[in-house]
Amino acid sequence: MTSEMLQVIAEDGAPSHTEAPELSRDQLRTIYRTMLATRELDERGLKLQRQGRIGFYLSSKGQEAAHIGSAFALNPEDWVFQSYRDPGILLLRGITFEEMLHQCYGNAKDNTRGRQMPVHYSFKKVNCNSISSPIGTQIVQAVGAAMAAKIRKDPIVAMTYFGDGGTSSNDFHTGMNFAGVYASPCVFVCENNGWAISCPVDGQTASTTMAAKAEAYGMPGVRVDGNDVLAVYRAAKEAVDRARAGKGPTLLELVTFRMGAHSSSDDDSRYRSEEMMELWGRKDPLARFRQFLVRGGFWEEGEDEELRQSVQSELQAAIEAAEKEGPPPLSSMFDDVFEERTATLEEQWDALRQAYEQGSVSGANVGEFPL
Ligand SMILES: Cc1ncc(C[n+]2csc(CCOP(=O)(O)OP(=O)(O)O)c2C)c(N)n1
Ligand SMILES: [Mg+2]
Repeated sequence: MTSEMLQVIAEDGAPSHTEAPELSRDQLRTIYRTMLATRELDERGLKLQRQGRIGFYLSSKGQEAAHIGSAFALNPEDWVFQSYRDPGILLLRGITFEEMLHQCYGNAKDNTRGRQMPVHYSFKKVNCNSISSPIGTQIVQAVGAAMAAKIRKDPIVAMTYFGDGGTSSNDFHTGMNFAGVYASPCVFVCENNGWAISCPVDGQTASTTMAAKAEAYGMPGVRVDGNDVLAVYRAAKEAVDRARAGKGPTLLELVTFRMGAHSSSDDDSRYRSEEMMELWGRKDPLARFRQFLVRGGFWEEGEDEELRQSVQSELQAAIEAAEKEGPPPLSSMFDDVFEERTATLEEQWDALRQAYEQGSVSGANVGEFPL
């Protein structure tokens, strides 16, 4: 096991030691556009939280290459079991800002009906499983889906995302062990961003690298420069092809950095130095890929501003649409568990409605979701 990292684009945007993967001009531009759109969404999302318009936000700033580059290696029918720090995967799969913002606002058009925390998206129509807050739970879910596909002989791969902290969870062990033994068509993507909230990597694992953990489960572990989108894509494509060919799972360690705080509830200046932030600021995956594209004649510097403006106006329209929607109806609380309400649920609904009508429950009229 080596601690060396796969790299295609050096930090200054020049070619590095590994050959670039074969991607067309259109594909390269799609990846870059998605990375930039993700960065803009994050910046706006965080501001919405600071303005008190949404309750919570969690940024993926600095990790765009890691999650978008790896998801780009999948086919649309493959399943994704993502973490909360991967919004670009949804954009890549065609989910709109508006659909995402309805979820962040928890409004009547939110497909999670205000039951999930903001940014905990769930889009079955693009094979993206619901994001769970408890760390590591998506890992076993992905292994289960991969096994189901194998039993049904569907040529489907499940890709799951988690952080460095996630490798210390019970579910990481359970999922990796099972997938190793049964050669499940699963790709494990660890985005090692150096931190689990305020806990640095060496505070939660004594392993030399995250990739080294693969060896114990009998699968390859590949360490990749996670701020180099082409290296990420290259490694992910190999792992996906391997899984689809029935050769079993792979663990990818994408070495990256969380450029923002853990979430809107965190102040990272309390545990990270300015020097550290500056050092990693110079490794920004977006700037690096842009330099590579410009050098190769795939992108022009001037195109950035044009794209940023169009993304921002799309975002603005999506925010306005999300703010126009009311909350989900109170009765929706009783939907989606049983096909028909049971007698007990019917009783509870009656009691709740009466309490609202009598004003003994605070919040306003029936229909408003009480937060
Ligand atoms: C089982 C569980 N334990 C603790 C938490 C609280 N928690 C939320 S995020 C987080 C850090 C996770 O770090 P990492 O896996 O590295 O992911 P990152 O946030 O860096 O992307 C913790 C401890 C949780 N959500 N679930
Ligand atoms: Mg982390």
